[in-house]
Amino acid sequence: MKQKIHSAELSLSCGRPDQLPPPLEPEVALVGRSNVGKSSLINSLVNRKNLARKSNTPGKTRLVNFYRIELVCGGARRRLLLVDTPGYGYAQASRGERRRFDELMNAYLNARRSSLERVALVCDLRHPGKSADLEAWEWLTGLGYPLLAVATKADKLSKNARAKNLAAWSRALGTRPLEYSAAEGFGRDALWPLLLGI
Ligand SMILES: Nc1nc2c(ncn2[C@@H]2O[C@H](COP(=O)(O)OP(=O)(O)O)[C@@H](O)[C@H]2O)c(=O)[nH]1
Ligand SMILES: [Mg+2]
Repeated sequence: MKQKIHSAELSLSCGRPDQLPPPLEPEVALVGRSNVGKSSLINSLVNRKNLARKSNTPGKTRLVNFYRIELVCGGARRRLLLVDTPGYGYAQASRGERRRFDELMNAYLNARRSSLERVALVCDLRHPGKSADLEAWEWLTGLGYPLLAVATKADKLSKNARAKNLAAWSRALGTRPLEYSAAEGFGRDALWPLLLGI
């Protein structure tokens, strides 16, 4: 479904649970390993190079970032907070950093947040069934939010490998991830309606 982005801005960055905003506007959260491509996915979705910070250094994003997006999709005007969360599974993180990450993610995701309409697990199409991702999927399933999976970096694989890995991801998760490439914008028109629930 074609979409036209009217505005996209960083609305709020939270480093601590007490900084989280009240649950007043519809939100979709992106969850995934460090460096999997969450920030790039946000930039690609809104067609901007540098809205969300991209990083070649895994684990740099320690904040829950709320991006307010206004767009027209499916013929109607819509608004959404797209929420970039800190990546899990960063081996070099210190124990203190991990505890802070757990506290922040638990405060945000564990509270049956009324404004959180769905959660997207972002995974790497090249690495089907990675255990850290399966653990995250299981955890998210237990939280009760509607879930979807996005398998990104598709451009890094051949056509055959893409199909094979997508099938492997589908088996591992029990649902078919949406194939995406932030580098090419591939998957954008399919993902927007899923994020908006239309
Ligand atoms: N080729 C390619 N590279 C990507 C894609 N998505 C992200 N990357 C690269 O992967 C690295 C990590 O991306 P980033 O968005 O910062 O990951 P995050 O830690 O999950 O936010 C960066 O070097 C990105 O340029 C993609 O779809 N294709
Ligand atoms: Mg990031």
